[in-house]
Amino acid sequence: MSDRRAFLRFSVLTSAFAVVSKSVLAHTASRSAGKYPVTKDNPIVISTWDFGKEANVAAWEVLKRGGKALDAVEEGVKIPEADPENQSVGMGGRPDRDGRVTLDASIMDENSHTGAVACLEHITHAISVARLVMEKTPHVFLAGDGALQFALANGFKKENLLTPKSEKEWREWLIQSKYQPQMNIENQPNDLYRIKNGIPGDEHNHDTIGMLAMDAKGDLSGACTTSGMAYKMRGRIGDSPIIGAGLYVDNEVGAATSSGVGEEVIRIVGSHLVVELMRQGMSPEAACKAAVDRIVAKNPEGSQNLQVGFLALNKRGEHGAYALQKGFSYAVKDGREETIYNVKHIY
Ligand code: SD4
Repeated sequence: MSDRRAFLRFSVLTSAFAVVSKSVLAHTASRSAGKYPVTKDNPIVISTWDFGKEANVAAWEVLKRGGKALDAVEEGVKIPEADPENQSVGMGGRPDRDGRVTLDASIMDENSHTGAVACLEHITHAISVARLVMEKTPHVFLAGDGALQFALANGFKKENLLTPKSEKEWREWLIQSKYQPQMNIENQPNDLYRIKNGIPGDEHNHDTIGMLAMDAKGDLSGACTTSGMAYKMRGRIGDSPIIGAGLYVDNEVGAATSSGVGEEVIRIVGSHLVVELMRQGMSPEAACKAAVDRIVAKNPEGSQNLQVGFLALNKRGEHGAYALQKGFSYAVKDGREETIYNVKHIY
């Protein structure tokens, strides 16, 4: 009952908002409840960063034929996982400081079933291993050698994920060996430098992919996969495989995911926070902003020099995002639009 009230209030607010300003809408990306009143038969997929666009296309192939959101998000994020040019996800990911590519991934479905892997080496499709953890084990989370052993036992083949390009960059990094994890880097200067100096990003602006989808039945699922911080300490695990931090789905309310410095997201259990705020009636964008505000409140000085972005989708198919810094974006695909949105930010 309280949920229904919350959604009614939300609907009124959103409709009022929709008439305020088209230019505001262009930035906030909230999809008007008035224009899209029916959640069923209106599948949608959204994902972090510009490169989510290609991933969305693969997810859409599943959604448009009436497939499940869970299958869509797995198929979607497998695209950047398999792309050796994408140096933040899967094959070609930047290694840890010891030169090992270690992947983190998580997946969650409409029944709150979830699976995750962390520090997984040698397997491109960490997301598929996470899904198998969900479906074939009594557990939700496997890490390190155990995750690899489980993957190999289930037919995955061992691969070398360190591409010559990523190895070369790592060897260059070794010369100085500053054990300072770098966020969202693309050559030098890194993206944070570019963000802070107002230098626009480009299509190579790579980072974690978090993907959220709603299928034609109105069911929600999400997936998140990454090679994590470049040159991180061996054994470091970020937010992406931690349910509630890098990903959370509640089929009654909505779903959320994150990108950026995982340590900050874990501290506030960010994605779960976003979903719970949507449960209380906040729009996806307002909920994401509140989570970013929480990071600032906990770490006012430090948060000025790092990036975190949250992305959310509610049960009505409305979406929104918010970030600490300029430069975060997300890609949307449904039956009516294929769009990349630039996200509002605090600094
Ligand atoms: C993490 N959020 O491992 C992920 C990915 C990342 O810059 O490092 N992004 O913290």
